[in-house]
Amino acid sequence: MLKKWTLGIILLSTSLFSQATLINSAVEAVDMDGITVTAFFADSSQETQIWSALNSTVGGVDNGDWSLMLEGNTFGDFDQATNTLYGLWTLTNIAVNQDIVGLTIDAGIEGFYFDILSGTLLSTPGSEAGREFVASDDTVTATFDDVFSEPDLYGTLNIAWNPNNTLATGQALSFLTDTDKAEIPEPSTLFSFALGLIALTSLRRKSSGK
Ligand SMILES: [Ca+2]
Repeated sequence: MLKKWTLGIILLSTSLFSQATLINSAVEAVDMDGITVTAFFADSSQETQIWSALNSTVGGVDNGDWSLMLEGNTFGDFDQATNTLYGLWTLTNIAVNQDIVGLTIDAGIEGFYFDILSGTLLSTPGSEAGREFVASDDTVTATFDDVFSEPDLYGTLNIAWNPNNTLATGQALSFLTDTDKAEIPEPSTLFSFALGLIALTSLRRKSSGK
């Protein structure tokens, strides 16, 4: 009797835990369809574009005036052996007749979250390593809000330029950051949840039958 209760409770709590923390750390640029990217201009106007896959490996936004692009996995890295930089997010002011003074990426609306913790010790389970924001222009600052899971996962990244330094027409900013995805539970998780319910229900029937 005790064993059945214990089994049911363990299965239930295990599946509930999995549901709350099912984070996929392997996110590709082409996966992030629907996240929004908003550029803020020197005249206080702003413009939002919606992210999509641009080819088989590159995702981003590009309306001919300004673009943000990323190739491959969102977790950028530098391979010293081949001197290659991976996962560089690149914002380009192609032809806006305004300087860009800020950028906001809302990934949380599609269940993607910026993972800002470099280690894994305190990370949300499944998120693996993340990284602190680094940019080619060290006068820009990044802030993260729309917290999803403390202390590492945030839905929104805001980039702001120092007032004396903007992104003029023809200029580009490159940066590294990491996104993970919160996913709906897989069928196996739902299966263990159902098993937990069945175990508890059958126990209840037995108890009430006595
Ligand atoms: Ca991560």
